[in-house]
Amino acid sequence: MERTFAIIKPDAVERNIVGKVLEKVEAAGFRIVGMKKIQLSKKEAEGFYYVHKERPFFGDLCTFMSRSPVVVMVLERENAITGWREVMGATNPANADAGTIRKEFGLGIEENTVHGSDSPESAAFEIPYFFSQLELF
Ligand code: RTP
Ligand code: MG
Repeated sequence: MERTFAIIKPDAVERNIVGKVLEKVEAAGFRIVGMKKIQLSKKEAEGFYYVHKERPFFGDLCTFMSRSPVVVMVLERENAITGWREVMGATNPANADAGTIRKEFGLGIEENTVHGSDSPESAAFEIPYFFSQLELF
């Protein structure tokens, strides 16, 4: 069993499609180990996405991620990290496979509905960034 970290991003929470995303989570066999709705400050978004700090889209990304609440989750399954990225689809919804979350719900390359850890190292940083042990079941 493996754990990954996921976010339902502001574009999805604003459009009231959290439930539609959660249906995909559960249909793909993930167990929700932890989940909460929070609003990131700009500084918290910058800390979370620090690996992208030199990228041209970094400022816009952190503004987007802190503009309204998000739902953060820890998901568990066999091969959870790569499996969740498959369920999400490509970063740009235009390039995402049919049936993926980003293809179905993504608005564009930035407002792409969901986040997922990209490696075990990322998951090990991202899960405790948002959750304490006492919040994971
Ligand atoms: P994520 O980290 O959110 O799961 O997405 P990802 O791995 O598929 O993509 P990544 O390269 O890590 O980019 C992080 C997020 O930054 C926004 N982005 N904007 N304007 C742009 O060219 C651009 N490129 C990326 C997206 O919200 C992307 O998910
Ligand atoms: Mg990424």
